[in-house]
Amino acid sequence: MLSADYYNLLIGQGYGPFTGVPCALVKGLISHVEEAGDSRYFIASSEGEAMGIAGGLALAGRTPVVMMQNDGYGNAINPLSSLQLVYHLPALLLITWRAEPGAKPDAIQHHLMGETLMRLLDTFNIPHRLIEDDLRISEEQLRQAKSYLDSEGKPFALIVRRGIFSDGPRSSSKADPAKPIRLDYINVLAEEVGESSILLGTTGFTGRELQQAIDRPGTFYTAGSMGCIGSLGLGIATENSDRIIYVLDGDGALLMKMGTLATIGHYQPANLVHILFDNGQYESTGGQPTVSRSTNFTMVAEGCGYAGTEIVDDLAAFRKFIQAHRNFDGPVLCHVKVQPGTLPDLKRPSDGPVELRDQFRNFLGIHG
Ligand SMILES: Cc1ncc(C[n+]2csc(CCOP(=O)(O)OP(=O)(O)O)c2C)c(N)n1
Repeated sequence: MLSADYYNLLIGQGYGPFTGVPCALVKGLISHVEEAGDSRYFIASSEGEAMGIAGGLALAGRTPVVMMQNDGYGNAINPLSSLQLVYHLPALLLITWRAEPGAKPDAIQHHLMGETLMRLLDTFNIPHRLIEDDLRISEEQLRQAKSYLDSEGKPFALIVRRGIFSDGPRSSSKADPAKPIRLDYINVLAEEVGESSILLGTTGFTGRELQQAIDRPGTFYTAGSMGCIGSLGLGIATENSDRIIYVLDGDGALLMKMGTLATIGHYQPANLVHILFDNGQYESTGGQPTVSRSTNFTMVAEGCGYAGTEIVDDLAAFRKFIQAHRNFDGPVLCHVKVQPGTLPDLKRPSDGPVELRDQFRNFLGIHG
């Protein structure tokens, strides 16, 4: 089914505005909503926040649509349980089904949510249907959902399986071959950081690039737990005060849990170097914009107590920053303004999460 046709059905039945956090399975649909260009799509920094926006829209008399990955349903549960379901505020949830049991194998971080999604919805008494690859059925489904939303005033979920929307996203921004991409910066890190240092990569392309490009012990990356790389770094940093911890973050991920800047600033880990790769988008899910262009990250970090910050947009300045902060003078933040782009053959790591954990602990000298 074409996203444009589905979008027209939604609009035709009075749904909207839209909000959410992207998943690659709805990248075409998000593109269509964004391109409608009349502020119908609110870029939320987390799915929980999207539920808040939807709650406000519903209070204001609208029928909001919230798009999210099943991973993000975890973030949505708190406001769902204590906002939408308590105040009876309608919302149509479009939830993508990563790691659907029996379907094509999917990344490990999706397995538990893939297996339990329907049960989680049932536990909350949220009615749910699978979207069918058929416009006529979809039209009827949306009509039934709307009638539930209007009469009950509570959320209704439609589940998006892989391949339901057949079109891709709009063409992503052209990479300028003269300008460095994130991987070029990661390669500088590989040259500059000491052997005892630790490198942590956020979910999505960053962590995968880190695993693929830097063949050294002492690296760890999170698949999933989006936004948690900074707090994970804080936990490691406090237990390893003799090592420098490099936290490789993304703009989407940092925005999702921006409170982490305040927590790090409060605890002042002198050995934490926070590197923010800001490409202005959720590149790993199809290049949808984040709100980073209107956010001054260095100012926020400074306001939260970071000892130093810098904005860089070339490799020489980045190298200088890394060289200048090897002396446990953190926490410091390097805001790297980078253009999108990754390896054409970017792989998912062959090591499983438990192997990765054990290798990392081994590097730290923790055995058994
Ligand atoms: C809670 C949650 N919501 C959504 C996703 C889907 N997701 C995976 S990576 C990613 C984009 C991350 O964006 P950013 O941190 O800016 O890094 P980039 O992809 O641009 O390198 C998203 C939305 C997820 N894994 N978890």
